[in-house]
Amino acid sequence: MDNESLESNTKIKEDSELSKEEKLARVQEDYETFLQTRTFKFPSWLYGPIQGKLIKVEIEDCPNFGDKAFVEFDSARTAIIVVDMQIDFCGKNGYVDVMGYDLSLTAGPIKPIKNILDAVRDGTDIKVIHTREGHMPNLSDLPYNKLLRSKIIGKGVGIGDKPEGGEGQLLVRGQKNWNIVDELAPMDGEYVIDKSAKGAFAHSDFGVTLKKLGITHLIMTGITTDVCVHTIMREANDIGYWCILLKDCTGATNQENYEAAIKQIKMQGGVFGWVSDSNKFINAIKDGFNV
Ligand code: C5J
Repeated sequence: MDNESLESNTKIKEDSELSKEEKLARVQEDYETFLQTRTFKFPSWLYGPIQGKLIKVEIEDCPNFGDKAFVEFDSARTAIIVVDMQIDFCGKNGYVDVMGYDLSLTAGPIKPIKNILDAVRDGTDIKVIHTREGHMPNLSDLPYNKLLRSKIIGKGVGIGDKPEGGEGQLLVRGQKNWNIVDELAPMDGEYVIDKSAKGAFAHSDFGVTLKKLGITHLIMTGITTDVCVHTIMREANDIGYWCILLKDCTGATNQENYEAAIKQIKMQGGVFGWVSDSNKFINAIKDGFNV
């Protein structure tokens, strides 16, 4: 939660600083290494030496469906991103409930996320970044298209309205329903990013926080898989972050959309990153930290 005390970390070398010849020579080397090891090695040549622990996690269906592979990351340059685990998205009388969706789908990931947070909070240097979607009380950051659609799907109860039996105005900062669920409450030393959009890079200090922390790898969790999680993962992937989605640590308002969102990530050898799960991730942490 300590947004003030951002640590300064070694700057990531930008891809744009590399010459074409260097990039092509490196990719040939890393391609041959992958063929021998089925592992996306941590690119120390790009980011510098490992600063924390080297962790190796299994990923599924990469590069093709049915294939198994591994990804290495540096614990000190990795952040768990917990997207929008707010009452509004998985609790009673919140935004998603008012739209009429099955809350068991969006509340399902609470326990697996808690398990991975327990694992990383237990003496690792992996950073934890929570996001919250929500709008200013005066709705100045709420686009009119989003407001109107929410009013229609909510049968007259849209963003900024308080539903009957609800704890506050939907998706408004400071309201009880906007809070992160108690089970996943941020702890001291963790980061909380407020965003008014589905993505996180354009309308919040998410991007600058990742840069300041020297993050290279993102472990993606949270809700909803097909909307905010996907949007953030796509944005991050485009910028050059290596993203791994833990599939049981995420959920959507519709099961088919969840499944499609997971499949989409795996296309083209990992078009938006990779997919793993909480057990594989926790085992990798235990191996890396010898616990
Ligand atoms: C949505 C989100 N689904 N956090 N927000 O509106 O995915």
